[in-house]
Amino acid sequence: MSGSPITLAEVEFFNANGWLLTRPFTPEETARIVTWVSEVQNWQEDKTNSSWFQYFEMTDDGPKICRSENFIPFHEGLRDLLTKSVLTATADLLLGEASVLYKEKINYKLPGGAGYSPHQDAPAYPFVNNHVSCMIAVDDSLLQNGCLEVVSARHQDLLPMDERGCIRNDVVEGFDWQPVEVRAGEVLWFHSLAPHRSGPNNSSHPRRAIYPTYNSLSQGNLRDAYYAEKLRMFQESANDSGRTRVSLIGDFEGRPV
Ligand SMILES: O=C(O)CCC(=O)C(=O)O
Repeated sequence: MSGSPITLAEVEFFNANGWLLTRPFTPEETARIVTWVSEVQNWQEDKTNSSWFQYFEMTDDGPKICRSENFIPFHEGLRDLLTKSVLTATADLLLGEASVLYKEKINYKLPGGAGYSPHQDAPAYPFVNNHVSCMIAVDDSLLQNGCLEVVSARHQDLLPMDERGCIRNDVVEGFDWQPVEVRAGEVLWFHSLAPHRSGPNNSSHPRRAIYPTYNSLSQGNLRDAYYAEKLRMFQESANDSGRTRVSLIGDFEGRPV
C-alpha cells in the first residue's frame, strides 16, 4: 500500500475493532485547523436555518455553544480539509470503496459542557447504511475533559436501544468501555455501529473536535438530503426530552438553554 494514508494492518485493525487512531496532520496543519474551528465557533447563530446551524447548551456558567453543523459551504479551509484530503482517502480505504461526505459537525464541549450517552451512530443517519466517521481532535481530548470511550469489536450489529435511541442500560453495563485519549491533530476513526460514549468536560480546557461522516458514494451524495431531513424532523416534532436536541437520537446529555 505505498502512498496510502494508512497501512493494510491499520485497515485490518479497524475491521477487527471498529475504531482506529491515526496521526495524519503536522503541527502546522493542526494549528490551521484550530484557527478555522475558532472562526466557525464565533459565527452568529442563523435563526432562519438557511446557512450553518449553531446549537447551545446550558452550563453552570451560563449558555455555551455545543455544536456547529453544515459549515463547509461557508468555509473553504474546512471544506477542503473534509472533502479532498488525507481524510477522504482514509475513508475510501475503511469503507472499501469511494466515499463522499455525508455530514459534518463540530462538538465544542467547552468547560462544563455535557457528555454523550452510550450509542451507535447508525440509527441517527437516514438513507445510508455504509458509513464511517472520525473525530479530529482540535484540542487535546483527555479523560478530564470528556474524551470518547469505545467498545472494541462490537460493531457487527445494531444493539438494543432505549426510548432515546441510545444503547440499553443492561447492554451498556456488560461492555468493556475503553477511554481513547486523542491529542490535538490526531484522528480517531470509528465504524457507525461502534458503541461509544463520552463524559462531561470537568476541566477548565475546551475539548473541541470536528466529526465528518462519510458514506459509500455508491449509495449516493446525500449530504443535502440529510440536512433537509434533519431540519424537517426537528420542526415536526417537539423536543420534550429535557435535553438539548442536537441529533436525530437523544444521545447528547446537555441541558437546554
Ligand atoms: O463529542 C463527543 O464527546 C461525543 C460525540 C458523539 O458521540 C456524537 O456526536 O454522536
